[in-house]
Amino acid sequence: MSELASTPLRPSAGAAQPVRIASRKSELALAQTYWVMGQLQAHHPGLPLELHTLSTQGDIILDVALAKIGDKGLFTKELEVSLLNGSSDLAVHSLKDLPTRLPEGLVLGAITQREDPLDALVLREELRGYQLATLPEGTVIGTSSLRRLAQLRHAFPHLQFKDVRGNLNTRLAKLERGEYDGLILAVAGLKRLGKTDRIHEVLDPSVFLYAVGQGSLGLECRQGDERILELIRPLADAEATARCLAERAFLRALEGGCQVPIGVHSQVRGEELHLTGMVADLEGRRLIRDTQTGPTADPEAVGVALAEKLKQQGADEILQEIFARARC
Ligand code: DPM
Repeated sequence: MSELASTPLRPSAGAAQPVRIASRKSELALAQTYWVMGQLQAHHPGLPLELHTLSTQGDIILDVALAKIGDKGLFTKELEVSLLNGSSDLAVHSLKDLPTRLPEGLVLGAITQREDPLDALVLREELRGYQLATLPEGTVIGTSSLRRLAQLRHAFPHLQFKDVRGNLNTRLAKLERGEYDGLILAVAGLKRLGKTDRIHEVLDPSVFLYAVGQGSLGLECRQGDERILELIRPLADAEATARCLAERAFLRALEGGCQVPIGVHSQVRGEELHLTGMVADLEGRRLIRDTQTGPTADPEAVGVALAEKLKQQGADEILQEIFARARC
């Protein structure tokens, strides 16, 4: 785990109130939160920090497919409740788990520098040397992401797919036990847990799009809490913020709240922001994808414009079908 974690927190210099930080308890969530705490300590020496770990619905319900539980804050709601009822001041989330509409009274105070946002293929040891395209017919890949599933079905129809739940270590253990031949996991999570040696193939973003916000952390706090907003400001990363705001605006403009197969790929080239997005049906038969370029200074407009473009090409129809089936 992060060496920052073992840094003893310095006692308060004056009468500063501790910043109470809410986090999930998984090894990955804690690695992320310790990183944030280390950054806060580096920017504000002596600032007292208090860690509050909480379980979310997503940590408790482990036997139901993600898409069936719905995604309205599955991994974030309990942390948000603690902000709203005043028992914590700052919540640290994987940005991709944070819904694009926040509860009244809460804001995304900062988006941190982005870890690699791409997805990776992790295989059973015996399959070393294979890639998605060359895996034998019927190889079983575990994922509970509709986005990953639709893109895999579209590009690699020779593979089979099976739902997998649980945190990263649980998933890797299921792979060891032979319940799956392979898994698709975020490079960011594997990096943060020091498991990049498990990666067999990093999926090319020109073919396989990642999730909105993947690899960034979202720091959420109460609206108007100027002290916290000021303290977390140095943790905000300008490029990651522009990219993630564009991606989130794209997703917000497209979806009605359900989990849908939507992916993105973004790049900042100076003053220009390039955003590619895709919407697919669950079977991966129809996959609509396009790119929009616009000013980095107005990232949300780029996201909204791209959503409009995809809607004109039939994305709306696909989403309506998915919403109707999920009844949400
Ligand atoms: C969300 C999805 C998944 C997580 C859906 C998606 C993956 C679920 C699965 C919204 N949250 O990506 O299309 O594959 O069965 C999650 C992970 C991380 C944050 C794990 C992972 C780490 C990466 C990051 C689960 N949330 O995707 O491998 O911090 O961005």
